[in-house]
Amino acid sequence: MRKPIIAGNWKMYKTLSEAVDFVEQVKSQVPANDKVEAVVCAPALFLPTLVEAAKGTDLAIGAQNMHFETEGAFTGEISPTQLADIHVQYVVLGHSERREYFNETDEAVNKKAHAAFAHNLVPIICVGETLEEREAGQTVSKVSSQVKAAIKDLSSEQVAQAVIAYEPIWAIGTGKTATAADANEVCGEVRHAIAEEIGAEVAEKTRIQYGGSVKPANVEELLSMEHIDGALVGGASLEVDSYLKLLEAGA
Ligand code: G2H
Repeated sequence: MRKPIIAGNWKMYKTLSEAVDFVEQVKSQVPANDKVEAVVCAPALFLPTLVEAAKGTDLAIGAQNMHFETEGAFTGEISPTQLADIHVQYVVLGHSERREYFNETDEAVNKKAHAAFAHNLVPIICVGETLEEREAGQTVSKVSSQVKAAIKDLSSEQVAQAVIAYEPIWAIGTGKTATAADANEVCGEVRHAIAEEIGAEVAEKTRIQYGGSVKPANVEELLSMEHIDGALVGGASLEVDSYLKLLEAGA
């Protein structure tokens, strides 16, 4: 049985006081961790404060990006060592916004995945196709190649612990959601790609999230699908009530 994982991706939203308020309100209402893994991936600036605020609760804090080097002359970057040092537990890697606006490549995502595991961080690795690729019938080839590149040379244990988020780019922040059946089909292809890369037994253990305009109104149907083990949620994770509803659907 794969435990559902619901992760908020706050992107570049909220002030520090808004972020702390959110965690203070949510932390006592989070369903037990044996039912659902509840994660909030916040702007880097807020991470130490939020980790402290959520300490001892079932709410976990994640980062939205990191460098793959442990330290060095990389102005403006944050290292896996630094995230681990402040007890961050998860890190989103290869979000389509980072791939598009910050030239993040499959190779960099793979290096970051290795670095995450080297520092006991759970990577949430994002993959997904553009509208043009979908219309050209390239969804499966694009997503499969991203998955295989991201998990290259990871161990079986690591791939089993990794989380893959399938986020069709045309469904991000647009209000358009893939139908649950479509989302499930591609998440199944993600699992198939993992099986081809490292083996079917491992692929059965890896959690696969769907992301792209997930909200309380559609999350239950998405989570009911065979290959969808959770959600990576942007807009609908910003409000306390909405985030709690998403968690309840996962629990
Ligand atoms: C996709 C998602 C969160 P939203 O980027 O990663 O955002 O739920 O706003 O589409």
